[in-house]
Order: sequence, then C-alpha cells, then structure tokens
Amino acid sequence: VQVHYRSDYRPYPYDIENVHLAFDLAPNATVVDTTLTIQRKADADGEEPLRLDGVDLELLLIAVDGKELDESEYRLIDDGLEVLNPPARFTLTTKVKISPDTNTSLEGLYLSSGKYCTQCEAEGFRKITYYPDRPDVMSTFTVRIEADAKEFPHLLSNGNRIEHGDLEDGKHFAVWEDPYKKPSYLFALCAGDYDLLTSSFNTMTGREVRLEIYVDKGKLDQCHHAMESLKKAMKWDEEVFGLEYDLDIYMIVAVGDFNMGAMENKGLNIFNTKYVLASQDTATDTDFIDVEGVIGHEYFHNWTGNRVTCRDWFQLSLKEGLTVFRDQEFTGDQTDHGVKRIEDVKVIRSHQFAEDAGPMAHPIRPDSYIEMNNFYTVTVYNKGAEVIRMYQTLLGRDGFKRGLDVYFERHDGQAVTCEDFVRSMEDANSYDLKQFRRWYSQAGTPEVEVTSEYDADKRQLSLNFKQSCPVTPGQEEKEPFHIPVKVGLIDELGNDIELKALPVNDADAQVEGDIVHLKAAEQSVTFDDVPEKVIPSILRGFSAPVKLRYDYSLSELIFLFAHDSDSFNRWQAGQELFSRVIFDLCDQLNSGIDLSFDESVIRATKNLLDDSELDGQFKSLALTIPGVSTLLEQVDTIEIDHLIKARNFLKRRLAEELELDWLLHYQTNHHVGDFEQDKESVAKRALAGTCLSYLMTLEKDSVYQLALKQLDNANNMTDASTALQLIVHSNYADKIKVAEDFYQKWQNEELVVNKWLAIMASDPSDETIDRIESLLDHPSFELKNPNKVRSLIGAFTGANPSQFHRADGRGYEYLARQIKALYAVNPQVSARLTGAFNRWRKFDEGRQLKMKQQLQDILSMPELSKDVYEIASKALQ
Ligand code: B3K
Ligand code: ZN
Repeated sequence: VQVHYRSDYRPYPYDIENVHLAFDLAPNATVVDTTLTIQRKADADGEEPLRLDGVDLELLLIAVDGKELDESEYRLIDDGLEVLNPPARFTLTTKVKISPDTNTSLEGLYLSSGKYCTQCEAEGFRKITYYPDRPDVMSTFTVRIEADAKEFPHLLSNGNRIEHGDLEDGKHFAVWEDPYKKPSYLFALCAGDYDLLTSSFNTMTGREVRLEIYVDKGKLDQCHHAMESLKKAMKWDEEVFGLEYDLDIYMIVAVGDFNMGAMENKGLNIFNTKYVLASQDTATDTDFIDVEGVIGHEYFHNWTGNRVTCRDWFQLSLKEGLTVFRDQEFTGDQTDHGVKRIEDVKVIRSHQFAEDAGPMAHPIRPDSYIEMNNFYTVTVYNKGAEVIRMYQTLLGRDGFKRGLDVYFERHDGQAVTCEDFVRSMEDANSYDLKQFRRWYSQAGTPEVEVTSEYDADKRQLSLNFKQSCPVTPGQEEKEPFHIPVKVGLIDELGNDIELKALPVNDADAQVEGDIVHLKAAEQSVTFDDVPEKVIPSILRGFSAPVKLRYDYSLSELIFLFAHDSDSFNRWQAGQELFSRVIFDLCDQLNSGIDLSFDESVIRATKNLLDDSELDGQFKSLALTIPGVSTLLEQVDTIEIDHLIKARNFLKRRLAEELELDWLLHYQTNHHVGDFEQDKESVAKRALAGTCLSYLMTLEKDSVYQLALKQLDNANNMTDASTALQLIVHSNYADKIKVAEDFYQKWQNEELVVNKWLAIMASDPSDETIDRIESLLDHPSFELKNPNKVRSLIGAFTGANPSQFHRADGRGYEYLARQIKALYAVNPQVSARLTGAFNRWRKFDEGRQLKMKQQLQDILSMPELSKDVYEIASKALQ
C-alpha cells in the first residue's frame, strides 16, 4: 500500500486553463468527453510526462491538439495515465466510458434511485475522467450534459445554465458554465426527475439569487425548513462576517444514497436527504436543528473552502475546522449558545477524545494517510473547530474577524495551507502564534492538572497548572501547548469575584482578564484579594480541548452544579458528579459490596430539576448521566459490565428517590395539543423526554402506559420517537408489537424507518443481536444504502455498548461480518464501521482477544479495500 506524506508536497507542473466536459448519460455506458487547455508552468521540467489521475475508466480516445495519440505517446499507469513529451501548451482531449449503475462506492458518478449524482471530494473526480485530481489545480469548467428528456428532465451542474435544448431520439441537453476557478473536488452533476422548490434571496449589495431545492417526487412539503435555513445562513454570513454569495443561483439536490451528510460543490450542493427533508410528523426537534446546521455548514463553505480552498488534503482542517466553527456559531445564534456549546463538547468528549487516544490519533493537520477518506474525522472537523475557537478566545471577536478579513484579502481564489491561515491571524493582530501552532502538529488530548493553595494571611489563592500530552502513534515527545484556560472564582454565595492576578515576570505566564495563558509545562498564577472560601471554576466554556483534572470535593461539585454562572461549567460539574458516583460504584462492584452513594447527589439532582430559572433544554442536558463512551475515556481500562451496571444503578436510584418529581415535571412539560416549535416548546419536549426516561427505569406499568399514550397521541416525531425508544429499550412485554405497529405506520417514510432501525439496534436487551440479524433481510434494510447501514449497524456499535460488547463476542462477530460483506461494495462506509474496534485495548483480556481476532480476520480478507486496511492495520499496530 502507498502511504502519502504531507512533506512530499510538490506543485503540479501545469496550469489547466479551462475544462470542457461533455456527458452522454447512460447507466452502464456513460461517455465523458474531456478537453483540457494545458500550459506548462514557467519553472517546470519539460522532460517530465504529464500525469493525470484516473480510476475505473475505460479509455476510448486520447488526442493532443486534435491528433490522436498512438501507444508510444502515452502510458496507462496505476490509477492514471501519462502523456509522454507533452508540448508546453496544448489541448488534451480524452473520451472515457464509465458505469454509474454499478458504482456502489458512491464516489464519482453514480445512480441513486434512478437519478444521477456525483461525489468528488476527496478524490472521486478521477472516477469520472482523467484529470489532475488535486485541490491545488484550479480551473474554470464548462459542462454539457445530454440524457433522455423524459426520464431526466433536470440536468444540473455548477454555475449558470447558458444553453439548453432538445435533441433527436427524445434526448435533450444543457450546458453549464462556472465562472469561478475551482478544484475538481467541487465539481458536481445531477440529472433526474425531481420535485423542485424555488425561492430567492436578495444579497447585501442588492443582487437577487435564485434558490432551488431538488428532491424526490412527493417530498416537496418537507423542504420548506431547508429553504428557510438556507436564507438564514446567507443572511447570517453577511451580517456576522460580511460575506456575500457570488453566483446568481444556489441549488441543493437531496439524494437518498450518500456517504456522508452533504457536499459543498460550487453552486450545486448535494445533500443526504437526512439533512434536507423535515416536517413535524417525520423529523425530531434535533433533526430540524441539524438540517439548519448542515445547510449552514455547506453554505458557509462557499467562502471557507470554495473561494479559498486547500492546497492539499493534509490541510483539510483549514476548511473543515473553520466551517464547523462557523456552523456552530450560526446554530448558537439561532438557538442558545450555552446549550449548543454543551452539545458540541459532548461530541468532543465521547468521540474525539476516543480518536485522540486510539490507534488513529492524528493532529488536526495529519502528516500521512493511506486513504484520504479516512481522515474526514472528528479530529480534523471538531477538534479543528476547537482550535479555531481558541483563536477567537485569544484574539477576541474583533481580532478574529480582522484575521479572517486578512485571510480573504490575501487568499481569495487560491489553494492554501493552515500555515497561511495562522499567518493571517498573526499579521492582522500582531500576535505571536508560534507556540499555538503546535495544535496543528501534535496529536493527543492534552491533560491539565490543577491544584490550588490558599494563603489566609495574604488572602491570596494560587492555581498551579501542569500540562502534559500522552504519546500517540509516531509522536513520542510532546512540547507544551499554548492553552487558554478560562477561569472564575466563586464565593460562598455563589457569586463570581473579581479576578486580580498578581503580575508575573515571565511573559509566558500571563493572565488576561479571565484567561490564563498556559504555555509552560508547569505554571502558577496567584490571585489577590480572595476571600477564604472560594471555589475555582476552571476551563469555563471548555476554552480548550483538553482533559482537566482538579480534585473537587463532592460538596464543591454540588455547589458548582447549583451556582456556577458559566453554564458550561455548571453542566460539567453535574457530569463530573455523576461520573464520580459511577466510578465509585464500579469500585464497589469490584469488591463485591452493596452499592450505595451519597444522598447529597440525589438532593443536587432534585434541586436542579426544580430550579425554575433554568431553561428546559439545559436542564435536560444537565440531568442526563454521561454516556458510556464518554465515561470510557475517563479511565485507562474498564470492566464494561460493571460500568454499565453502575450507570444503570445510579439512574434507577435517582428515578426511585425522585419519582414524584420526575412525574410532576413530566406532566408539566409534556404537551398535548397544537404543535409549536418555538424555543420554549422544544425545551419542554426535551425535558419531558428526560423525565420519562428516568421514570421508565422503574419498570412500572403506569409508566409504560404513559409512554404508550405519548406514542399514540404524538403529533410530532420528537414525542413519538422518544416514546418508541423508551418502550423498545425497556422490558415492557409487548414492546415488539409496539415496534411493529410503528414500522407499519411509517414504512413509506424512509427517514423515519431509519430511526426505527436505529432504535431496534440500540435496544440493550439480550435478544437484540438475534433481532438485528433478521433485520438484515427485512424490507427496510439495504446494505448498499449508507443511511441504513449507519442506522442498523452504526447504532448497534455506537449506541448499544452492552450488546456490542457482549462477553460471548457475538456483537463483534456481527460487526465483522457486516464489514466483510460491505468492503467491496462501499469502502468508505465499511472503514467507518471498522473504527468501532479502535478502542479494543481498553477492555478486559477476553474481549481484547475477541476484538483482535475479528480485526485479524478482516485483514486477511482477499482484495481488502485500502480504506478498511488502513483502519484495521493501524488498530493492530
Ligand atoms: N466536504 C464534505 C465532506 C466530504 C467527505 C469526503 N469523504 C462535506 C462537508 O464537510 O461539508
Ligand atoms: Zn465541511
């Protein structure tokens, strides 16, 4: 296998001045005619052949300046071709044949329910034609599409449609021209018979942009939220960042078969239906927010990704980290920043920390890869967004904005690097980011240990910080990071006291406002004028993606849970409280003693539940016990059965002790009657759901009846799916009948069926494996469809720890079988599934052996895709 290294970067020796593509669409024999105007760069070596990428293409013709080449003039090589002795300036024509119908990888040009679409990022364009398929080769594209007029009335590509008309034999054509230079990964083509929703947006300079959303027939009524979201995103980017859309048309096409969420192709986004379609009946409140977020994300890419793109794929976080940060801020502005922050940090703690501590650990700017698609990770995306957020913390909102302005001024129309971004931030603010750059080069989650000392005579409190970062693959030694730690000091009454940091000589150890700039491996700061009993609140707002350790007493945590003015740390205190109880319970299970925990935890929970000042959404988050994957990242090794048992014990005890409270809050928040989707109604549904989930652990018939009633009477998918999940995941005797009825009712709504599959797969009961075995043959399931695979198999591995980690190994066997069935069909999705084994070393010996065996089996498969090979082989290293 070939490993690609960041340090090997060399510019492409040619400019491609423009690209003409002509598609004659046919399921098994699409013909692509390509004409490239090519100019050798002044400093390039003329002896070198011209290299083009190409995969799974049947070459029908190749010509230079109109003259067909004979076999001595070019050479087919692995994954490409070379033109030997090319002139300094010429046009290259190729004609290739491809087969969209048999393309199950969903990369390149493929068919999804009878409609053509493309996915080119990262390296899918080479499955369409011969081309230098790398992001630093930018060109203007003209695209002609020809197809049957009845079957494919809409023929779409990037930019503006400049021509269209009818042809013989019932065919028609359209020609599209994109005036902006772009890399091949942003190319898109769609052809099919869709329903179309149109609208328009007036930009800040008064231009009218036509907005179009194309969906499967019959789904038009589920597109309005996406359209509104798009307009909000366009407006938001103008208002917050002064960024205006640049074409006269913006199109979104929704497809049911898609490897990820969506794709930001210039002027023609292609979306997974999951992030477009939403209606009260079929989508949950979370789905609505996710649709808005992903629509925003892809729209924001038009500037951060498309206008300024990446020089090479190692720089992926340049566009993804920045764009995730932008979509997080957008969603925060539309909803609630405190709640949004907690949701985002949950992803970091449960998924990114796991990745950073496992065999796939890589810096946000990786140094090498085997398959680029494996590096669209929570590290590149979400930790990347945390790094961008830290700029804003260090430089302030204005400073960050100034840095972005310089970035766009300097690099609009270019393919650049993370280093170019850092320099823009530095230059715009005259701020030294030398040490900060280590966030780009070092993998692993830094650990920050803090102790405090109080000097009663001087009334001074010192915080002593120690930072370290664990070893990660290929990185033995780590240098200290520049970590902005936001702190507060809370007095006995729960109020923040004013921070007066003592000046220090060491310029590296400064405190600015409430930010401690941690730069050395060990560092102390002292605050003056501090009353005796203050409690430090550290890493407020999760100001850096690190693991913080501070030895709070139980009562201090409870105090913070009740009083911290920083809503993130208030939530965090509760999470730490619950975690601590769970790990204590694990110890008790290990020593075989009766389980118990401090009563004060119950009171703290009740106080939070009863706090009438608090927003319901926040309450719901604060009352949710950390999930198993988050808990796993807090310890080195774990007896998983004990962990799950301890977690269930805590939840049930809280349910028993506070039964009437949960019930009361369920009743006041659960709403029957007209459906509203304002912030307050959404919050109430969330809190009611949390209360009901506690009550369900009581296994009482009266509670089952409540859940059944909620399901039967629901006029929205949030209430319905919450109730269904609680019933299916309980021991209610008739649960399977309930599940079947739900399926019958929704069998024609694919996205709802996917929720149903995920609920079935995440049922913690022992029968689940048998059930999901048979679901593989159920009409609702289709191995070729990534959404189905994620719903059934992804939910099993990701949301069903007790069954996936069954001691008998059947969970591991099940997963391995699916990977083996899928790797040749869809390499990307099967590689994702394989990642579920990444943390195998954390488990007991028996489970370790079983997971390891499955990984070895997978590696021994014939013609294993390099996607799966990379994940499995790294896991075993
Ligand atoms: N840029 C795409 C992701 C492409 C993934 C390729 N395997 C979607 C996004 O981040 O907006
Ligand atoms: Zn993105």
